[in-house]
Amino acid sequence: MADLKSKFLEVYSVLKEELLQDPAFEFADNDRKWVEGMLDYNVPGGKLNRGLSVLDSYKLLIEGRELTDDEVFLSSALGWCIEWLQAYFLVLDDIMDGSHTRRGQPCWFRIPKVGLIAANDGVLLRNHIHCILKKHFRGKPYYVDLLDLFNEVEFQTASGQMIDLITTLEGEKDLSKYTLSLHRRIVQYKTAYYSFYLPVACALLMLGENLDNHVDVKEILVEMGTYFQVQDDYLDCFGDPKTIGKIGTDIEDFKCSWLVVKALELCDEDQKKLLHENYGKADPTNVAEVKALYNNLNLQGVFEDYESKSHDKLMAAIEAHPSKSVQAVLKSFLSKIYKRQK
Ligand code: DMA
Ligand code: MG
Ligand code: MG
Ligand code: MG
Repeated sequence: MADLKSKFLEVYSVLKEELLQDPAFEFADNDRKWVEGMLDYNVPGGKLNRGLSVLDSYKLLIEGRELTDDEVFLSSALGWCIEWLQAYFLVLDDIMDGSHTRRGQPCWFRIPKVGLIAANDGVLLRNHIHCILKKHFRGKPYYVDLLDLFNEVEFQTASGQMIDLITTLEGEKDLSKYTLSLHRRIVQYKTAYYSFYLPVACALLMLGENLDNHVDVKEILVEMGTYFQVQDDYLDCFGDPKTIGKIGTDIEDFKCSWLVVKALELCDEDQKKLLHENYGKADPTNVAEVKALYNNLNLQGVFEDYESKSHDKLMAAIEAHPSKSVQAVLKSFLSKIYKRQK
């Protein structure tokens, strides 16, 4: 696997070079420098779980034999398309969430010379995906399905981001609408499809599979993605910024986080009043009040309980799947995220 990871990393340089030489645009040296700097800053610095999962899933699905160089390259290229998609969404997400750091460095738009040029860089990152797909997959029988897949998942993610954002609108700040079912709807769309379903769907398409025959796999992956975003919500408040590489903003941003939903479920009338008075305010004193309440309600313990129950439920669903190789793909994915600290 270490070897596959280094091969995966090599593919990044190849794809970047191709994009910098794309004849569709007459690059001047300065433009090329900007794009290269922007890519290096935003694309490869994460955990790479999503990207590596395409390669990992493909290998598990073909069972046994070694991958050819061509298969390694193509599954890595699709993995990188997902990392590009992620970079595109994160660059814009950080602007909209007013975040400060990402992956242990300032968010791209916080770099003084970048500012809102980051919005167009996000659009460029999005366009790069289609340049990569065209260059390497245009001749494949599954090309149209691949385009449909990326388009559909992008639409789902942007729609999830929309509902994540419009629930926080000023003047409509109303905690009573924050329920587990609203939370589930938000995280399923904004996170689960692109982070969990997309990598496995890419591997299935490369194998010539029809995605309509794999709705059972999709359901399990969407469940796993929901669990993953609950972890993200938890880490936003309780994670170590040095480890997760970002400073949480969910309380300040009045987000429909899993933590606030649980707090609302568990609190008494006085605590509810305190939450209403302090949630969604930028002042550190208000934020500290909310965090103190989360501690009083033992949300860490509530989360640990949720984490182990979700794990058991997911395992049971995975083990009920008829295909051993699909089980291996799903277990591999789950083991990468169970009890993650970042
Ligand atoms: C992010 O949700 C979802 C997408 C599609 C980027 P988030 O704002 O909770 O993510 P983060 O905590 O990484 O900013
Ligand atoms: Mg965010
Ligand atoms: Mg967000
Ligand atoms: Mg978050």
